Amino acid sequence: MTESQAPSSLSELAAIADEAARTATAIPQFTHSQPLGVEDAYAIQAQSFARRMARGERMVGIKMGLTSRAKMIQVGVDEVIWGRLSDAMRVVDGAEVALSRYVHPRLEPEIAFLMGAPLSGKVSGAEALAAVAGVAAAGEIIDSRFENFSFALPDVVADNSSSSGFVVGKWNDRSTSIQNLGMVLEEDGRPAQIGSSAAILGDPVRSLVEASRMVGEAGLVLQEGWIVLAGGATAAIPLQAGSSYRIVVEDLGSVGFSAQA
Ligand code: 0L1
Ligand code: MG
Repeated sequence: MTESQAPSSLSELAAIADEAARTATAIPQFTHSQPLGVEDAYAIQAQSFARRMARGERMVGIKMGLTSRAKMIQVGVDEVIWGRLSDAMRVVDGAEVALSRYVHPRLEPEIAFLMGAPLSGKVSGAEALAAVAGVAAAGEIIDSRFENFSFALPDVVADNSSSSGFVVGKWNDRSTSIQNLGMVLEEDGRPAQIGSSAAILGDPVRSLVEASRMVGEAGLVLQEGWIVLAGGATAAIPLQAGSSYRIVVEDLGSVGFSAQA
């Protein structure tokens, strides 16, 4: 921030983040021009998402982020974060995805929970699982709106934790054990990343416990019918136009899409 520049207000930063996502335009990191705390960053995220809802989008769940060591190392941040999912971000299994919708999209393999009952606040793993209706193989398209995919923790939180798209496979019974399932992210039929669901906080259910705690702190409730993305099990890979992608999860099935320019 230069001496003559006043810091932008949270609502101004929310408008900038929203516009960058809407128009798929890279912007400079907020923290390069002004100090920003994580609490303020979540307020920016909420206000930015409210602008999407004012345009007619509907909140359908949340994503947990940075829930694996691979992800934390990849982006140089070491705290679990969360972001909001809207119906417009959903990609149908087998669809063609236009990369022009994004700045520099990446894909990571995930496990999704379908909520069967409301959940919020501090809960045990058993209480969290009791609120789940189903589990599925999933993929998250992350797309930082910041130049060079480069950010500090408050930047990425303000930018809806890079949330921009998600694809979910068929729902499996909630009793399916998901603690240590093999997960493969395929690009054009070849393995690009291989991991285990255990990479997600040791057990994806722990991510749901964190999700409940974090949304509770924000005064929200995970609603029945919402989707919770537990977080990437491996590092994310860049999407390339003309390639196809599939996430295969042991015992849960597979899901994917192809990428177009
Ligand atoms: O784990 C994630 O979903 C990543 C969220 C933010 C960091 C990134 O954009 O890679
Ligand atoms: Mg993710």
